[in-house]
Parts: sequence; C-alpha cells; structure tokens
Amino acid sequence: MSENKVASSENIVMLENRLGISRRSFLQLCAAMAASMGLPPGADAAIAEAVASKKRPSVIWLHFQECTGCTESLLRAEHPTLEKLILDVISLDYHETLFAAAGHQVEAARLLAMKENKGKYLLVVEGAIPTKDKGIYCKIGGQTAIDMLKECAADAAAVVAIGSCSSWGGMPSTGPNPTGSSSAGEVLGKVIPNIPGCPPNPYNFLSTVVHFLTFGKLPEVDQLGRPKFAYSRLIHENCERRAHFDAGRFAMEFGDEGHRKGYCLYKLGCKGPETYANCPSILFGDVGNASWPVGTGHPCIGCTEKGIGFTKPIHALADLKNVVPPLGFPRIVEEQGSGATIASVAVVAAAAGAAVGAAAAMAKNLGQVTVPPPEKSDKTEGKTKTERAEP
Ligand code: FSX
Ligand code: SF4
Ligand code: F3S
Repeated sequence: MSENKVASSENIVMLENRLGISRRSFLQLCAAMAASMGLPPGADAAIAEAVASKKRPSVIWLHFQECTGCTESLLRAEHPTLEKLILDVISLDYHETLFAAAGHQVEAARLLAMKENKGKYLLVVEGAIPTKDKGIYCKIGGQTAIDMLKECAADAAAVVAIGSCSSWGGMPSTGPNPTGSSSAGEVLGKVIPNIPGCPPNPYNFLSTVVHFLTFGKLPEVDQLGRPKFAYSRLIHENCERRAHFDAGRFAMEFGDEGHRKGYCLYKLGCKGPETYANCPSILFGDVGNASWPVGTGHPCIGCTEKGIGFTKPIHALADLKNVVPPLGFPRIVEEQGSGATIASVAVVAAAAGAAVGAAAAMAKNLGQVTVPPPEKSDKTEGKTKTERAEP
C-alpha cells in the first residue's frame, strides 16, 4: 500500500474522526477489500482515497417482497463500524425502513433524488417483485413494485439486486409462488449485478459499493450477475470441515458424537457442495467464534443458490459439483478459543469491524486447487502447479 501518499491526506484525518477508527485500521480495511476483490497492487490506495474524498453516490434503496433481513444484516449493532462505513460511503436518499419520514414526504424525497442525480444514482433493490395479476400484491404509494422498479431503473447509473429475493426470486418465489414473485433482473429484462444470500453477506455489498465508488463501475460478475470475487467458489471448497468430508467422517444426527466433534455435515443435508458463496472465507454472523452457518454446526441450506435454498429439502443430500481437494486443509483438532484458526482470525477481525481482513488472509488460496502429481512414467513426475477451477 502506498500508505505515505494516502496517510497524509487531510481527507483521511477527517474520515478517522467521522468513523472513529484509526488511520491504520482504515487503510488495512481498504487493503483487505482490495485483496478480497482480487484487485491489482495500488487499488487499495485508490479505494482509500475514494472512500475518504469522493462525492458519495446517491443511493435509492427499494423494498419489495422480503423480510428486511438484507437491511438488518448491514446494520447489526455488533459491527457498528461496518454500518458507519456503508452509510458514510453512500448518500442514502431513499430507504423506506430507515427513513424517519413517511408517506408522501418520502416519495417526494425519492423523486427529488432521482431528478437531482439523473443518470448517476445507484439503485439497490431488496425483495422480489410480484408479477401475477398485474403486480397488485405489492404496492408502495399506490404504485406497483413493477412500475416503481422500472421507473427508478430508467435513470439509474447501475442497478444492484441485494439478497436472494431480488436476485432470483428467493423465498417468496418458491413452492406454488402464488404472487408470481420474480427477480429484479427478470422484471427489467436483463442480467443485473446481484448479491444473493438470505440475507446476503454485508461485506460483499460493501465491497461492491466501494468498487463502484472507486472505479465508477461495478465489479466483474459471472453469467448470473454475481460478483466473481464473492461467488466463484463453492462453499465446500473452502469449508473448515472439508478434511472430515475427505476422510469420510460425518455427523449422522444433530447432537451425535460426530456432530459434537465437528465432523462434516454433508449427511445432515449440507448444501455447501452445490452452493457458490464466500461464507467460509469471510464468515457470516455475530454469534461468536467460528461464526458462519456451518461453523456453528448447522448445514448450509444454500441460501444464495437458485434451485437449492428454500427449494431442495433441508435433509436431501447435495450434488457434488466438484470433488477436487483444496490446496490446504485447516486443522481439524482445535481447542475452542486457542490457536489462530482461519475462523478465529476472522472473528477477531470482525470485532474490529474489518472482517474482510479474513478474506484477504484467505485470498491467496481462493481459486486455487492442487493438480495431483502425474503418473510415474510421466517426465514431469513430482511437479505441482496451481490453476483456476471453473465453477
Ligand atoms: Fe429477507 Fe432481504 Fe432473505 Fe429476501 O434478504 S433475509 S427474505 S433474501 O430480500 O430481506
Ligand atoms: Fe463443509 Fe458442508 Fe462440504 Fe461438509 S459438505 S465439507 S460441512 S461444506
Ligand atoms: Fe447461506 Fe450457506 Fe452461506 S446457508 S449464509 S450460503 S453457509
């Protein structure tokens, strides 16, 4: 990090005061975000300058069919720095849940923000859009969700779907789907960047917004619109229980000996082998040590993945999409609270409001698998290399 250049910036001093974090912590956070997004050297300094000094982009945040868990996950009191940072890097000009005002006042604020920031604002969509019966099952200010989404998207610089509901329909779209719940992309008729998860990981949203702020564009996405930095690896590839999976050690029932020993949850229906997300790398949740669904002893339900979360029965076995062992294995015997496991490092980082630091620590391993040594007759015997495994 070209720390000298940015550390002297008055803007960073002002930001220190605004957020109540040290300059060093802030620069570390920027470096971690750059690393977790796989950005080239120097990007961390650009991010620091942008966050500290650029005009905050106007954000219009829509709520449709959902539980508000996406917003809740951003605002957890356990990591107040994250909340402060998100609200510091954006100018939140319309958000139905967080606004003190209500009714016509709020709708007027939305229209004003759209007019003043025409072509420049970021539109964030939380929740699915009911399309059955002309969309009458969700109305705001007398307008259907379909009409409001189309109206707001027309003059937006970019549209981002946050959460599984707006990314692929999520929970409201499963089962008989009585209201015809659809994703924001389906309603707009195009693939839009999306950050699935129910709720999604707030650090993935923060990184996406910071990328937009710094470079004026959203991060690279896959064919489904998901940022590649967060959704290009299966959970199974970076899971701390993976060594148990490979050794055939499984929990067979909740509370049995294998479960208490932290064995693999595959036979309890863990969907990690068919779910793309970075939960094991940056962790997710505020319940304590090793805090992410599998870390707490619950199988992943595939909440980010269309056709898996809320669709495939919880007890059903996952399809194994990739059985190549990872590059390195976490330790499998670890006393609670001792040593520096990947998970505990991340929790410490999270407590400091910088859980993406854990992502940086893991970043060097992301996207790499070991190619097994070739047959003995091969001249290249004993050589190994690393390569990217495409999902
Ligand atoms: Fe809830 Fe968001 Fe789930 Fe949906 O997150 S946590 S139902 S993805 O839109 O509020
Ligand atoms: Fe982890 Fe689940 Fe894979 Fe087991 S099946 S290694 S618990 S992701
Ligand atoms: Fe969701 Fe599975 Fe991560 S349930 S939060 S994708 S571990």
